[in-house]
Amino acid sequence: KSPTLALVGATGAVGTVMIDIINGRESVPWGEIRLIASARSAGKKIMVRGDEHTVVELTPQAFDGVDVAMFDVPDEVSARWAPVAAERGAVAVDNSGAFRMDDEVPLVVPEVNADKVSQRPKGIIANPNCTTLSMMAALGALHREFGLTELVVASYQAASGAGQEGIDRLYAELEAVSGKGLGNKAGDVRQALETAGLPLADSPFAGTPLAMNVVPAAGSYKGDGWFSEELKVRNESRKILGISELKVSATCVRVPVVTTHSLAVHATFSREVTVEAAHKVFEAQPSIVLVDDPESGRFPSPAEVVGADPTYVGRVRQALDFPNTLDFFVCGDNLRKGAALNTYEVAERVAADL
Ligand code: 2RA
Repeated sequence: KSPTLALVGATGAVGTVMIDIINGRESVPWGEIRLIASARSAGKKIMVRGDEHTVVELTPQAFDGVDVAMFDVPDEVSARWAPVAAERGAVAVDNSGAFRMDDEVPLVVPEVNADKVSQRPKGIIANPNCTTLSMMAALGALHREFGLTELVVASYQAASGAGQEGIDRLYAELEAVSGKGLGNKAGDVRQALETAGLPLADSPFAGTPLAMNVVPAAGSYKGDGWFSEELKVRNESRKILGISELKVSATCVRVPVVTTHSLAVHATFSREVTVEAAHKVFEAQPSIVLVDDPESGRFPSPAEVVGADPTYVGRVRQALDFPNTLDFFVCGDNLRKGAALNTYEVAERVAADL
C-alpha cells in the first residue's frame, strides 16, 4: 500500500507553499494525503492534486495510519505534537526549531547529509532554519571538494521569514510610506508608520521600520549581543556539515523583500580553491544555478529568484587578502528550499525506505 502523508500546519504560510509543491510534482509516492491544522482552520477545503481535501483538526487520532507527518507549525506546537505523531507510528519531519539541536534528531539537507535520514531514534527528523538552509547546498558542495574551516556570513532576510504576519506588515508599511518623499530625515519613516496606524510596537521586526530600511536584528535577542538567527546559523551549519569545530560568525539582517533570503558568504577552506574550480563544483550540483557574470550585470537577486526551487549562486570571488578563501552571494526562496521544499524532499526520502 502506498504510504500516507500528513501535513500539519496546512493553512499557514509554509503549509500553503507545501501544497503548491505537492501539486507541482509530476508524481508523488503517497496514497492518502491528510491535511491537519488547528481547530480554527479545520473544515477548510483545499485542492490537492485535483482532489478536494477537508482540513482535519490536530488531535492524536489525526495521526492514525499516517506514515510520514510533515510539520510546518510554530516551535511549541511541534514540540508537543511531533512526538505524538512518532508515538502513533509516523516519521515526523519537522520544520520548526524545536528539535534541530537534539542529538537524537538528525538535521537534514538531502544534498549534504541524506544518509542521516535513516538515523532517527525518536522518529523525528528536523529541517534547518531557512537562513542556514539557503546556503547549505552551496557550502556542502564546496566542503566536499575543498574542506571548509571558517565561515563568515551576513544575511539579507525577507519579511516572510516571519510568516504571514511579516508579509502583511511589510505590505502595509510600503503602502504607508510610498509617494511621500520620506527617507531624508531620521525618524520620518517611523513617524509616518505611527501616523498611518501602524505602531512599531506591533511590528514583528524588532520595533523598527522595515520599509525603506534594513533591520540588523532577526529572531529573538539571546544575550551577549547575539540574535537567535545568528546562533542558529552557527550551530546548524556545524551539525549539518558534520564539522563540530567549524568557526562561524554571522550577522543577520532583515531587508524589505517579501520572499527569498540572500547571504553574503566568506568561506575559508583547508585546500587551495579557485573561482574556476568553485564554478565547476556549483555547475555539477543539480540544485544550484550559477549566475555569475558581473560584467554583464548577471548575478542572483531576490526579485529574480523568488518562486524557484534551486539555490542561486553568483559574485564568486577569490578573497584578495585571505588565503584559500572565497566570497560569494547566495539567494534562495526561504519558503521553498528554505522550508517547504527541503521538508518535502526529506519526506520523500523517508517514503522511499518504508
Ligand atoms: C526568519 N529564518 O527568516 C527565520 C524563519 N524561520 O525569520
